[in-house]
Amino acid sequence: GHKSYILWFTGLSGSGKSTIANLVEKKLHEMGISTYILDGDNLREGINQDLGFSSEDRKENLRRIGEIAKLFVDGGIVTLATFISPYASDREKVRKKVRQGEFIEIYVKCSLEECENRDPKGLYKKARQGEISNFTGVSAPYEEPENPEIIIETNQKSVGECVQQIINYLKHNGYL
Ligand code: GGZ
Repeated sequence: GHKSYILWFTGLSGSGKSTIANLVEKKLHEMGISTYILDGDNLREGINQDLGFSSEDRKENLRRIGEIAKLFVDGGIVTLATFISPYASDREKVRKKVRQGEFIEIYVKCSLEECENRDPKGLYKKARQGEISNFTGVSAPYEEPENPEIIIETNQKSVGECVQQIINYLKHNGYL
């Protein structure tokens, strides 16, 4: 099996990346596994506070996150990363940074319509009103993963089912 690896959650704002990642982390903790979650709160607020949401800045955001995730994996920690990561090329660069099998791409799939209905922080509304520019799904692109290891459909399944789907993948593929 693999000692440690990156669970890379990609998807629109409001798709459920953080919610699912936090519950997966809880399950891993119950199994005695050391983890760390990289997200906007601990990255964009800190080391990446100089970056915005242009395609160039997102690329640099994800490059740095990839480097950090690699360090965690080298340290034996299962690393969960929750970023929109809208460009396939940026995600593929992270994949290539680590060893085969150490990058597990999880597409948190949810329709734009549903994300916009949820709009937990009111950001879609602001984006529609032009108060936020380059907003993913509204005024900036999201490139769907073509060949992710896991696709979870948060529109169609309960949170618990989505979490279980990830745990099952890890069990069946020698990660647990
Ligand atoms: C997308 C934005 C934007 C723009 C602010 N576009 O729902 P949230 O609030 O908590 O998650 C979004 C987060 C996206 O940051 P990431 O580092 O994940 O993006 S990327 O991977 O593309 O670099 C959202 C908020 O930041 N946010 N402005 N214009 N999301």
